[in-house]
Amino acid sequence: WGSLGHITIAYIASNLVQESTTAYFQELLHNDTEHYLAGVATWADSIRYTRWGRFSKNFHFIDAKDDPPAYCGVDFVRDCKADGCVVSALQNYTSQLLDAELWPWRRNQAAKFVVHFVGDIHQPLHVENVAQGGNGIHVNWEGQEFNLHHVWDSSIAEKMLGGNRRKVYDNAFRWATDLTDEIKSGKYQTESAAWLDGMLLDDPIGTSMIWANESNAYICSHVFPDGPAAIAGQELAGEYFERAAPVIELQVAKAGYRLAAWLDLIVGRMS
Ligand code: DCM
Ligand code: DCM
Ligand code: DCM
Ligand code: ZN
Ligand code: ZN
Repeated sequence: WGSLGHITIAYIASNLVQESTTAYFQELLHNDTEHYLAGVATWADSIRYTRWGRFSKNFHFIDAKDDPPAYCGVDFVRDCKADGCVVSALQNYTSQLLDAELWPWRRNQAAKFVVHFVGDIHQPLHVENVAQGGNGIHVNWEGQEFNLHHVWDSSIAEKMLGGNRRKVYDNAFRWATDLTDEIKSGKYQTESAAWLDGMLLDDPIGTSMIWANESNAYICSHVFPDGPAAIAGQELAGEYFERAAPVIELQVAKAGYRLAAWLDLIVGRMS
């Protein structure tokens, strides 16, 4: 996701966590405001192109070697690179958060990575190998050329929300408030409890593979419904946008809800 998606997911999580979780992460992240998660949500993207942060560049995605639209699916052993992927990164940084003996700066960094990667695994194109998660596919968006990955990371959500694109934190806060209401008492109220099915703190790989497979299924149904070749050069801000927008809304809501529950489990274990 772009900044808007990551910050929205963080605000949803901070709306839903238990009080003890707020206190715990406010202390770990040295931020006692309501922005303690939102303020670190894009940190992992800010370091991935730096020399010291390069070790983390593959942690943002897993390249599912499937064959959309005929077959979708992720396989941890087949698809996670030797130097890591979003699934192994979630396991690694969750275990660092659970290790009270680690240096505080390591656990601080682990918190920032977990907040970010729970977001990324819910972006369907972060769970797909074709054209490096769609980065190599040129499409049109309101008449301008973009790559498909960027359209799913940012353009669709920005069009949905409207408003001034420069006010990312304001827009994210507003979107998070709406989605939190939909989760608590609106269109997601009934289904949201099932979003935690299969979630086990002792099996971070199994848990995040459930999230990854769910995300990747949208590659066949909504990202490449007619296959990757058919989408190149198409204008996506019309009917394609109308079909994709509800998927993005749902994936952002789920990511925030699951992040809250995951952080609650971590704090529950530590206390
Ligand atoms: N690490 C870090 N900052 C660095 C280098 C590494 O936070 N500049 C973290 C990432 C891994 C852990 O330390 O979780 C071990 O990394 P490595 O094996 O690459 O040293
Ligand atoms: N920190 C970190 N990685 C960095 C810089 C800082 O993990 N590259 C940690 C150290 C502190 C926390 O973030 O625990 C706050 O750092 P600062 O006081 O620099 O904001
Ligand atoms: N990305 C991805 N899958 C890949 C490669 C990259 O999902 N196989 C993501 C990470 C960034 C974006 O695409 O969000 C751009 O990555 P890069 O700048 O590394 O091309
Ligand atoms: Zn992306
Ligand atoms: Zn990322």
